[in-house]
Amino acid sequence: MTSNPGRNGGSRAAGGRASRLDSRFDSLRSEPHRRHNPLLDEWVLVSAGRTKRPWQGRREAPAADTMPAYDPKCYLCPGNVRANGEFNPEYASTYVFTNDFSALRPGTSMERISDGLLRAEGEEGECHVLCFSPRHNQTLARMPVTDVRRVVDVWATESQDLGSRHRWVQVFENRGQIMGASNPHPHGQIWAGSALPRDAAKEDATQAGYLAESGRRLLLDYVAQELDGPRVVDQNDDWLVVVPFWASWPYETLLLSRHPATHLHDLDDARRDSLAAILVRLLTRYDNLFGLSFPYSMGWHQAPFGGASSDHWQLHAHFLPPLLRANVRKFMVGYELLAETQRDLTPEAAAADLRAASPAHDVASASDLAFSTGP
Ligand code: H2U
Ligand code: ZN
Repeated sequence: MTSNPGRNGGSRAAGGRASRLDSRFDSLRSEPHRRHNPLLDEWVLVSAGRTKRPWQGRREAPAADTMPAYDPKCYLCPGNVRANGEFNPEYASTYVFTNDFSALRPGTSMERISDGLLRAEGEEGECHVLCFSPRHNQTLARMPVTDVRRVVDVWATESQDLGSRHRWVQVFENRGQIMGASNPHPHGQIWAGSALPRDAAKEDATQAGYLAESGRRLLLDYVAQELDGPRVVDQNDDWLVVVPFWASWPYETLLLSRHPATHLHDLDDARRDSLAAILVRLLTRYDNLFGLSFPYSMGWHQAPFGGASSDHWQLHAHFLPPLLRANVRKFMVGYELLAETQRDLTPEAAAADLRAASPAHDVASASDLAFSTGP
């Protein structure tokens, strides 16, 4: 087979399924090796068999969490005042507002600067905050699926609206203090800007290159290669959740649409419902993995807006949780910062752990533990 991903036509994905059983893949369990990330065209070092080393990282101090449904001091709760003096309405489901400390603002008068190696350009955009629920002590994992479906609808309408004015729309959620979330109230953010940011530009180029060579979408071929395999965490008719072969974070997952889709607003009612359902199952598995309200950053990668063609792009979401153990976090330091990402736990072992965790909450109350990053 040549290095051209497409020359074997439709048989490549089937060949991939066969290769999972290929005995050459056995050594991935025990030998240090590098895996290729085709979305970012980067490599990750997998030091399989190293998880038993004696020092297991800094232990994060868990703190008991007894949050009320309404917190008078929370700037996201209904009816409360925000930092800029504005009052939130008495919202009953979701609520979107313009970030009072936006990282991007509409319009820019700054001209492009280029002086030898010194280059800069203005960047304009908008930043919104989205409250998922009026209830301060909720999480996406614990919300009823019908309420999460409403969040999916807002992600779609907000993206379409912001996409009419900006090229890249980044929907994301930082969950938990350890991830820098400023407030436990269930909320996410949406940033929209005119430039393609680093990872968007890489994923755009890799997916476009793959389509040009093979005539197929990179991530639809990846879905075909992973279905029913060792890295699958969950799947339904419309969606697949895997720990990607090239995962960087210990329990990183990729949520992929199994049908062609480029943007959230492409999804019909049935696919939005099945998305809300699999999302809750995934986040619940995360909570149950270590018995705590699992911290993570997650975000959607939709095709750039306003482009000539989105045929290469397949809608997907990344879940990037930092934890390695119940209260041990993975730090991206040293070799990771200076050379390339490294992991000890294999993606296959991480997927097995997540599959073994229940997709339904088995603890009735939010006796879950919140993470304190303090000393
Ligand atoms: P994070 O928890 O992911 O930081 O998101 C909360 C956002 O809410 C944060 O970007 C904004 C912050 O700028 N914010 C307001 O817009 N108004 C406020 O009154 C406080 C926080
Ligand atoms: Zn609140």
